Amino acid sequence: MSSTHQAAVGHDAPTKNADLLSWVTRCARMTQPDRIVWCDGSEAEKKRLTEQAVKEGILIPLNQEKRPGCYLHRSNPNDVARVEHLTFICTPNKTDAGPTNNWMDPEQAYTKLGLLFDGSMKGRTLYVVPYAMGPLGGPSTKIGVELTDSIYVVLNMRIMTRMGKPALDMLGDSEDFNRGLHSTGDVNPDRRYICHFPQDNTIWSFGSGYGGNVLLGKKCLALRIGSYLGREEGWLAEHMLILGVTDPKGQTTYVAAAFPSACGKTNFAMMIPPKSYQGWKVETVGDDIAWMRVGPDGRLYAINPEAGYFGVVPGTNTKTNPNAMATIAKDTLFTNVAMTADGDVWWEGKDGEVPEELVDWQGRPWKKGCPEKAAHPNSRFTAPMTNNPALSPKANDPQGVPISAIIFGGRRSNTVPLVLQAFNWTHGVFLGATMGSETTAAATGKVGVVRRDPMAMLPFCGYHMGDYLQHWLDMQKSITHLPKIFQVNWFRQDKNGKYLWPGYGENMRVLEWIVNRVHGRVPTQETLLGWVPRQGDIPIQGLDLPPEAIAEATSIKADEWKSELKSQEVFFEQLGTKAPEALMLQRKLLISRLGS
Ligand code: GTP
Ligand code: SPV
Ligand code: MN
Repeated sequence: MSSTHQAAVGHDAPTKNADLLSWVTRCARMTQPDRIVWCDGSEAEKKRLTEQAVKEGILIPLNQEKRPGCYLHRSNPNDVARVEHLTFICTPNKTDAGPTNNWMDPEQAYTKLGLLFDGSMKGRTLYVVPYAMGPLGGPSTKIGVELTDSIYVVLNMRIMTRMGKPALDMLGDSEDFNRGLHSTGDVNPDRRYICHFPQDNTIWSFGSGYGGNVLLGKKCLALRIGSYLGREEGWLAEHMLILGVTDPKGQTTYVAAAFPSACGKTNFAMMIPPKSYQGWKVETVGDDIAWMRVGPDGRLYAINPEAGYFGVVPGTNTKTNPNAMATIAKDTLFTNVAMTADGDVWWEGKDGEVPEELVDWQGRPWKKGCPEKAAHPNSRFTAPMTNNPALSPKANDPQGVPISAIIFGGRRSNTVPLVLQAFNWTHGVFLGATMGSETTAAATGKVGVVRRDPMAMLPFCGYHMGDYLQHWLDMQKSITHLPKIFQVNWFRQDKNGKYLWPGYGENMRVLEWIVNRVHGRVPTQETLLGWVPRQGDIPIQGLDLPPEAIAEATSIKADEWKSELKSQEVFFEQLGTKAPEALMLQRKLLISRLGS
């Protein structure tokens, strides 16, 4: 690195943190940027970077009367989702990453990516982005610093995290921060790597400019590195929404729910109860990630480490998710949606008529009736949580909220019934461990294929999946008031491919049963799979639902469960000797109950 670079790091830096300064210096020496800019998170900085992004064509201003403060970003068409096949856990031992992760030797990974990062920021600016995951000053909060050459990343991190000076102040002189390095590179899918070094609290991401690949606080730190730290430190980092549901008497119950990517977390977390639920209220604590630890009273407390939502756009409308519609009305970055003639945004599943003409997500003219989608199926909004009308007053509470129920839910067109309750914690961990879900557009690859996705963490667990499940089992020793565990499936279909359950706000009907079970207010009915609502306990008045639909949505079919058990067996075999004993026993019990 030239002396000007050194001067830039030392001279402009708003910190005296020696570890941070020397790490930034080393990264700048490798990537050779023209400039180094330390981000402070201020409004002035936002304005300056936004203007520059517009000038460079990275952001397209939207109609500012209709969507004040909103911009559209079009990513490279080869770079529209997480890339699981290019995501690596680089632990010194391959076994520590486990059979469900891609592994690379750390030395080899540093060398390989080092060659890519070598000079990758020439002619560009390196932004230093300090950020906090979790409320500032909180006991669970972690600090990360992301070095990136992408303005888009900076502006997104500004929404998704508590970014800038306050985070740097919280870090002080400590060397305890996550070191994230990102360079957009030439966006060549053959030279794209997302590498995690949990033992070094380090992430290197090269060659992408999209979401979960590059907003390093989110999936990379809060889940992959987070889950690794959680096991070492005795807490849980989970792919879960957190909501508070308040009943007409004013009692609030906090619930965390793990659904795989694009399987309904944001929608459930922002749900508005139907008219028949007057006096009930659902408030959002988080929509994607929960960090949970045992509090002094022995309960499990959850915080949302994020400060914004990176949500799926298609399917969002004033009927499915009115709170999301309000959230994205201003100060929102849209990625890969379509644009209308008057500079507003459009997507499949938006309210109203399909416009005659649009500009599609790739910037091409699009006409009504065109078979191709105008918005990418994984198009996203980035919006501050403070825009959400249903934001929980506890969303900023550093202590988090006490969790009374944990829900696991996959996207299954058959087999899995609408709702059931686990017999106990171990059985609940078994339900989470045996989750399956049909793949979605949130990751590149085939869509609609059932895969095992334990606790919705398959792409996000930073260590051996067997150890992860054992960690869940072990947690029950330190939690004195165990949350009750449930399984749901909003996505069961009839033989014509129509959803049997109306979903969205109507999921309140299932949530009410869950709340009632938590507080011991309703008896239940035992089945082979778990406890289910008795007939009538899930009210269906007011639903436009044929009577056989609810019967079908809640049915348990022996033949479907035979093939389900086989698929679960393949998953457990993959874990080898690390498949937890307690879960193997649960499996045996289920087999004997099913008589197969
Ligand atoms: P990630 O941000 O990828 O983790 O996704 P998510 O789990 O937050 O999923 P999200 O709530 O954004 O929903 C994904 C898709 O599923 C959207 O197109 C929704 O419209 C649809 N969806 C959500 N909830 C329901 C539901 O209850 N029933 C049905 N049929 N579809 C739903
Ligand atoms: C997911 O895929 O689960 C997401 C979107 O929440 S991303 O940030 O791209 O991972
Ligand atoms: Mn997610």
